[in-house]
Amino acid sequence: MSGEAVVHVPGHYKSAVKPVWCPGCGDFGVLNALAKALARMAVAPEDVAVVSGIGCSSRIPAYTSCYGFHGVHGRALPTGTGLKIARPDLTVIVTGGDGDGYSIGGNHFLHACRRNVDLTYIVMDNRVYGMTKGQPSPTTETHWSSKLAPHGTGLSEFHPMAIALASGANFIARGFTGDPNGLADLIVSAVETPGFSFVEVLSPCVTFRPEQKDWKKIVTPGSFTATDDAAEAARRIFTDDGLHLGVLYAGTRPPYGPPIAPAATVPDWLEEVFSL
Ligand SMILES: Cc1ncc(C[n+]2csc(CCOP(=O)(O)OP(=O)(O)O)c2C)c(N)n1
Ligand code: SF4
Ligand SMILES: [Mg+2]
Repeated sequence: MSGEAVVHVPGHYKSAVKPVWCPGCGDFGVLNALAKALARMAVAPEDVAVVSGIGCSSRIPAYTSCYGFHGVHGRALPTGTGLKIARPDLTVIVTGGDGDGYSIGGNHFLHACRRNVDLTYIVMDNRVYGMTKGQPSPTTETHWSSKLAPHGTGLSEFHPMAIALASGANFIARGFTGDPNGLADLIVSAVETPGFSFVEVLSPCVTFRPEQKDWKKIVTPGSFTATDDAAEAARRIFTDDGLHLGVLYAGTRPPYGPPIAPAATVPDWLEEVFSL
């Protein structure tokens, strides 16, 4: 080892695997923002684990050079939580979509917020199940009409930020894939804030929700500055139209988890049991 300092650039955090996302998919910008954020924090790729469920957005771990786990639909948060408890030295980033996180994984979302383990959860919200060809998700607008749901579902929308705040998330922010630098800033703040950090990302599905391309004309960057007042955060969350970006809440609740312990040595008797 020469002892020279390693310079981290965003490209170090991307793998050689070429994304199979549709051209123009918002998830490309999230991958770029994640790579920028990790480079800014100068954390080594082998000290980061990216964990996901199933969906177009959940493919992200394979496109990074970090440790990755592309798991079971809706189960990314319990996997990431267990990993962080077992390996508190790792930076754990859990990623996925609105279907994965709020539908089949909805109960895990509540309890991950409540547990407040020190990890960052990035949800690429396109208000649709992209991978399975356009079914409505919990965040789909009540009257969004499609071949699979003519005239809309008629169901009211799930409100991830309100749920996150009420359930105990310690950091809540909204970013936009069309603003990768702003999104990278939010991811850095999320990772650096102890406890469970939730970053909602407006990430268009250009194939099944082409009208979302217009988000770039209507989102308002840098609208919120952090507050640690939960009542003020609730007021912001309930009065906002969902298109304003920034940190809506940054609390001070201590994270749950064991302190970082020195690596355990394997006892001789265990070595013997598993020796080949
Ligand atoms: C247990 C289980 N149920 C259903 C599916 C089918 N399935 C795969 S991805 C997906 C929805 C993905 O939507 P979202 O999380 O929003 O991701 P996107 O593709 O929009 O990024 C569904 C229902 C599955 N793979 N496993
Ligand atoms: S179907 Fe939608 S979410 Fe999936 S890759 Fe294509 S644009 Fe992205
Ligand atoms: Mg989706």
